[in-house]
Amino acid sequence: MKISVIIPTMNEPAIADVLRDVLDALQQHSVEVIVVDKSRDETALRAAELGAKVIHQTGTGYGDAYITGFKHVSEDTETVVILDGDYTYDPYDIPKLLQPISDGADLVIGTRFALMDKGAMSRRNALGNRMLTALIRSLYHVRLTDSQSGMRAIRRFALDRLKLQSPNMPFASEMIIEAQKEGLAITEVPIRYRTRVGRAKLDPFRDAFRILSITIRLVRDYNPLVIFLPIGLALMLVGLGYGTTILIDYIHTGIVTRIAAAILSVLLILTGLQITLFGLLADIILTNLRRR
Ligand SMILES: Nc1nc2c(ncn2[C@@H]2O[C@H](COP(=O)(O)OP(=O)(O)OP(=O)(O)O)[C@@H](O)[C@H]2O)c(=O)[nH]1
Ligand SMILES: [Mg+2]
Repeated sequence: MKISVIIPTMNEPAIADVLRDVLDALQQHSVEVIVVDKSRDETALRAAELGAKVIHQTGTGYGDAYITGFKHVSEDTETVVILDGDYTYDPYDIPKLLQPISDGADLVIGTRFALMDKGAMSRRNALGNRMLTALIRSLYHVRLTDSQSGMRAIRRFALDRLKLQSPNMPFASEMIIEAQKEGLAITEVPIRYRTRVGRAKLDPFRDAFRILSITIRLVRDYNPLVIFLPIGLALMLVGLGYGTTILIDYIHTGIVTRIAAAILSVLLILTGLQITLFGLLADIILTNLRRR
């Protein structure tokens, strides 16, 4: 089986160790290693010395690096493996990811929580990861425990079917959501996670926000009812509840005393109705587009 291993790097002092382990772990296979580099240090040089195909990234971002790397995968590659160049993932775990692919899986994700070195992931990142994973699980019904893991294996034909556009960290979520939408077989295997060598490129707050916003945007684009229906119905319910109290007053007294409240309740009902109808309309349009 021909395998392409893609590693994005931005000043990674451990790149040589990572590459040596990748090549050693995959001795039995035909392998090409593609390093997509955006470094100011000698990372690219070290990678090239060890036989990696080095691509100099012209754009920026973690997602952009992978999207660039995928374009350079050889014609005859059957499986693509991705991992970070910071020594956190253990290349000797790659065969564990390849096994489910041989057994029929399309996308295999390494889950880090069971075998994580102490301090390898900050509590804040672990919490953020858990929250995003729960969101992706509930919105897209994917059974996953580590949606932000950066070590994955994917069948070549499956990769070609995904529409990947996120230039930054949301790329990790986008890949899962796209795979799920394509009906691909996604599975997880436990892998090790070690403490990083070199400085982090991730900004937890900025990236968490980006990931959250892209998840919501994807829901809006692919499953509009999930967003618009609850908002629309909630507004209508509040409006109706409020309106009912005014109606009761009217029945008792014969006059509408709270004019402003009456107008507000009508506004709430109409706005809620508009939003609900918009969601339904968007859903109809999407369903028809998908049938084509
Ligand atoms: N080419 C390229 N590589 C990047 C870019 N941003 C991050 N990387 C690389 O992508 C991998 C993942 O980035 P990290 O900084 O390790 O992000 P992380 O794993 O979420 O964060 P840590 O937990 O701190 O390791 C590393 O190998 C980085 O060098 C980028 O803009 N371009
Ligand atoms: Mg990392």
